[in-house]
This record gives sequence, C-alpha cells and structure tokens, in this order.
Amino acid sequence: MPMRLLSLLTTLFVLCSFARAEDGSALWLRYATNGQSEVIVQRQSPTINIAASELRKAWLMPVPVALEIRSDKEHRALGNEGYTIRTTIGAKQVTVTSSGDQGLLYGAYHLLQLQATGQLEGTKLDRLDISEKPDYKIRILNHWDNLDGTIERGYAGHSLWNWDELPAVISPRYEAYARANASIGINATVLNNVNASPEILSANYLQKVKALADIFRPYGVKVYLSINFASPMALGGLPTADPLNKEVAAWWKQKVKEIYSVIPDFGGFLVKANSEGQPGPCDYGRTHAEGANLLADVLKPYQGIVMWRAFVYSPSDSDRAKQAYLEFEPLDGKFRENVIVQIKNGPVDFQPREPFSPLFGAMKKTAVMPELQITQEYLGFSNHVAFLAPMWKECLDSDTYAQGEGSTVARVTDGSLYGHSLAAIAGVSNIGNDVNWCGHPLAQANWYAFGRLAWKHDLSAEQIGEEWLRLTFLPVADARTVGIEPAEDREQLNWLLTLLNAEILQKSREAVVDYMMPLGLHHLFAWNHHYGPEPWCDIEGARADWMPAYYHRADPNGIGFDRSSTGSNATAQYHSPLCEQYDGLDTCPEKLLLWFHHVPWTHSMKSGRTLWDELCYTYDRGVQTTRQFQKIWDRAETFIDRQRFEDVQHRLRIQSRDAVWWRDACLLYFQQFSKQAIPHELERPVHNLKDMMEFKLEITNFECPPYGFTK
Ligand code: BDP
Repeated sequence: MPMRLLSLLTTLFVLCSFARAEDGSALWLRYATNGQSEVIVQRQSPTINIAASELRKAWLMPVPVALEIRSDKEHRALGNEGYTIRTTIGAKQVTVTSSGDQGLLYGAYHLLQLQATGQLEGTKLDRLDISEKPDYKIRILNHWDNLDGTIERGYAGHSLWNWDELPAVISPRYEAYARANASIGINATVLNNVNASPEILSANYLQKVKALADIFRPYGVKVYLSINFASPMALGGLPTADPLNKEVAAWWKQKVKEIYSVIPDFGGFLVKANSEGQPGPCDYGRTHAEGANLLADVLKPYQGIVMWRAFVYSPSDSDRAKQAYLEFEPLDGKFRENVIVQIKNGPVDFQPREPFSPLFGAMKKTAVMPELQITQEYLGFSNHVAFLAPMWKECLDSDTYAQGEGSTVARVTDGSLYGHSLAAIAGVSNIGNDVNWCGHPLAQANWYAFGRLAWKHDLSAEQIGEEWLRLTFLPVADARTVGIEPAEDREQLNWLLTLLNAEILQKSREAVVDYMMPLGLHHLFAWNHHYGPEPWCDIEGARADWMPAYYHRADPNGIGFDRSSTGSNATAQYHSPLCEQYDGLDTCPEKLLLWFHHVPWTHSMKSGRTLWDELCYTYDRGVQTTRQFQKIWDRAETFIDRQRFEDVQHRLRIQSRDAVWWRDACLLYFQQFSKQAIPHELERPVHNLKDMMEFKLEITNFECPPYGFTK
C-alpha cells in the first residue's frame, strides 16, 4: 500500500476513534480503563459486583480499595444507601463501608469521582474521612415518553425505550442509563408520560417494563409507571372509573397484583388526574384524595406508593396561579400515608422564573415532593445553554415560613420539617436517544445537577457546575482523548473550566430569564411549542389562561399581573412575612415584580430607571450575556475535542440569535402600550414587529407530538 494512502487511513482511523470517544456519550463517566489496583470484597451480589468491577477498571491509586458491609450504629443511621469512605490500615487501604449493597455502589462512584476530579492527589488520599447519606429517599426521573417513541417536550431525539423491540431486544443503552443514574444517586424512574396511555398496564407492556426493571435493579434504580385514571374502562372494559365503585377498586387490586407478580419491587404510580383533559376522580364528583387513596390502598400491601400530581387548573378561575392551592390545601390530611403530592416548583408551569408554589407551605399532614423540569421546555429546548441548578436552588432554599423561619421548601419536602417518612424529589427528564443523551452537550449538566441536589440539597450550584465540568472535560488519566498533554496544560485547563463555570454555567439561567421574561414576566411563549416569543399570541377559541395576554396584561398604564390584595390576592396564599412582602409594590423583589403587580410604565425602579427603561435594559443585558458566552466558549477551542466544541459553538450561535429575537419581539410589542423610546444607548432592534408577528419560528431540533389537550 502506498505510504500516503496508509497514512491517510491511519488518520481516518484515529479521527473515527476520536469521534467515538468524544461524542458526549460517556457523559460525566469518562473514567480511565486501565485500573490495576486490588479491590477487596467480602461477598458477591449483583450490586457489589458492579461496584467492584467499576473500581477494578478505573481505580488508579497505589492502594487497594475494600468494600465492606457493616451493621453497627453508625451504619444503621446512614441507611442502606449511605456510606463512609475512609483511609485505613495506616493509610495503606481505602475502605468503603455501608449497611447495604447500594451504599457500596454509591461509595465506589464517589471515590472514582474524587479521583477523576483530581481530589486524591498528594496526601489527600491518606486522609479520607467521608460520610454520606441522601437527603431524599426517592430521587426519581419522570420520563414524558410516549409508547410510540416520541417524547412530550423532549429535545434529544426519540425515547430511549424501544417499546416495539422490548423485551426481546435489549439495547446496551438501558444499562448505560442505569449506570449513569446510579453514579449520581438517582434511584427511581417513571418510564412513561404523565399523559399516560392505558396500554402501559397491559400484560404485553408489563413484560417490556419488567425487562427494563431487571436491568436497572442491580444499579438500585426502581421502576414506576404513570397511569391513566380511566384504565379500568379503557383496558378493563368497565363502564366507569369512579374511585368509589367496587368493581373499579377490584380491577385496580387485580392489576396491581399482576404488576407485582411480574416486577416484585415495583415502585408505584405517578398520576396526572383532572388536568389538561386527563381523566380523574373529579369526573365522578370525587376528590383528588379519594382518587389517590383508591390506588394507595391496593399498592400498600406491596409497599408501593402513589405520587399524585398537583398540577391542576380549571378554566373557570380568575387566576391559574392559585388553582393548585385552592384544590389541594383543603385536602391536607385526607391522603393515605403512602401518597405523596407532587408539586411543580412554581405555581404556574416551569417558567424561567416563578416564585415557589405556595402549596409547599400549605400541606402539613401530607407528604409533598417537588417536581422540577430538567428538560428545557420553557428555557430554549436543547438549543440554549441554561444550567438549572441555580433555579432549583432558588426554589429549594425558599423559606415558606410554614413553621416559622427556616421552613424551606427543601426541609418541607425532605421529611425533616414534619417527620414524614416519604420524602421524594422528581425531575422531568431531558434524556433521549441522541448519542450524547441530552441534545446540548452542556445540558448533561442538568441531569447531573438533578441527581446531585436530590442527594444533597445544600450543595451549591457552583460546586455542582465545577464537578460536572471537571468530570466531563478533564482528560482522563489514561487519556487518549483531547490530544493535549495533561501535565503541561492542566493548569490552563483548570483555569478555563473555572471560567466556563463562573461565566457560562452559573450565569446561563439568569441570561435566559433576562432575554425571555425578566422582572417576573411569564408565559410569553408561542402557542403550543413554547420555544419562541409571541406576547401577541391570541388563538381564537383557546383557553384564556393559555394566552400570553392573560399573564402580561400590558395596557397603556402598565404591565404585569396584579396578584396582590388589590387583584387576585394570590399573595395571601403565602405565609407572613412573605405575604406582605410580595403584596407591597415597594417590598416585592424586583425579579418577581410583574408576577405579583400591574406596574405603571413610569414606576421608579431601584436603579432609578423607569420600569420601561429597566425592561429595555434587562432584555438587552440578556442578549449581551449570550454574546459573552460565545466569546468565552471560543477560548475553549484548543482544550476541548472538536466535536463537542463545535456542537456547543453552533448552539451558542442559535442562542444569541434567539435572544435578539426574544428581546426585539417583546420590546417592540410592549412599546405599543408604553409608547416610550428604547433608551438611546442600547442596541436598536434589528427586526420589525410586523414581520415578527407574521413569521413562525422554524423549529427543527425537537419533537412536537400531538398533545391531546382539550379545552
Ligand atoms: C406542561 C407541558 C405539557 C405537560 C404538562 C404537565 O406543556 O406538555 O403535559 O406541563 O406537566 O408544561 O402535565
């Protein structure tokens, strides 16, 4: 073979393996694979075997690791998922201990993460003394995956679950998925959409679910399902799904028995009832509690639970933000012990910024859990970078004042405030079958962040961002990866990762708020797909509370939704002193001002500017920040493999263009009411309002299945 051809082939081969190695599929698990140290185990089990094999492959330190089960007081208190990691035998061994197999697996991943992020260097290895246990008992992903392979609000390709081929064909990605979850402490998953097809409970589908459950089990990931409340009719042929009907109860009892005969450790049901056209107990004049309790009673003998969603809003009420509270607060104490009410972080719907849902402060006798949205339905899909840990922290750290100061959403929900034994947190998954799992390479950080916060809610967003960046972009120790010499460039790379964390990840969610919906604005989205701006959107015959004007209420006097005591009085759903704080125009935090108040355009803001000018400045700041993201990211070019570098670079261009689109659309539209000029020092719009109103933003990178909403 001529030399030139040979060298071309070699280059091609290197490029191909390079592309495979850095396509993002390895997530934050880019461990070395040349481990040689000894791993000592006392006994075998499927879970312990995984822990040992992970360590055998990747543990590079010159001391052995031992995995030991202990049942003393310390370990009983840590529970079977908690663990310790200590340097023992005069610094000649690292010992991971737990009272359960699962804790050993989590401990093993923790140890490997310390190694991969350079935290065992020097003498640090000699002094390990770590003790961990999770804050939430159930750390669960909610997949909005349909049985036809589409994903509602999914922006990373089709569903991972290949229902047509299951259970006969098992994709290797099922195990990779379980492993990724276990590595960050996620221990549960709801496989299907909350807008659930009754079919999922058919005998045929249960076999498919079983196949997945069997793969996930050794990784400690338990399977749950979303159910359709009318399943007894659709599947069982009954004339009703009334929860108080005996035949309905018998049908559920039998179905649950069947499920447990197939999947003995099945977790339970997630239910969206009487919401956006879904069936539910209210169809029969029954309450949410009566509906939930019916299911709870039949699941109880098997230790199954019901996660009953509080995402409800009827078209009749004047303020959608009050609905969940109005329906659920009177039911506090009426739910069975194995029911937990799942509440979205904000009172409306996963907007870029909302106050926390007042329902967290209202339910005391009933366990409640936060539902966070990892998929970026309202934050630019997988085109925009939006690191969500700061947003989730904002909610979890909010003080409800339900039992006086310090009653944070985190403490209400982790079981510590009221002593509920059920404690859970859910994240609507951003995972699809894209090679890199999440579409945007930086969106993997949100999956990671959800797991980390579910494990330990007082971790800072900065720490989580830094961990993720280091695990994802630092060359692995046996690096055949980015083509840089780790030793030489390590310092610069560390500097770069710190910069990416501080200047991109940490600022990204706030930037999205700024260019989409600053100062408490919300729901200005285009009809149905929720990607671009359409503050003017007005679909004939559609529900008022699906229209932007319902939320922004712009008129010649001002803008914003008056939810104060002079308006819908939603502020009264919060405990004092928040209630008064939100209620006062001057005391309400400016970032939530237009959520709670209708404010005159000339209102003087803390900056000394008028509201109109402040709005213009904030929209523009969002645009300028995304331009800044582009500049910073380009510095990564020589450090990060080409594939991931270019992918992010490309998406940042889209984001910057969209940010301008958002700013121009909103400002030009609202200007019709404010009748004021955009401050002269700011960039001028590059679009015309008329053109924008006629243009339908082209969306290419996501699925848009039919949602089946009814009015
Ligand atoms: C909304 C989504 C819709 C979901 C709904 C829900 O637009 O697709 O079905 O939430 O959470 O945000 O049930």
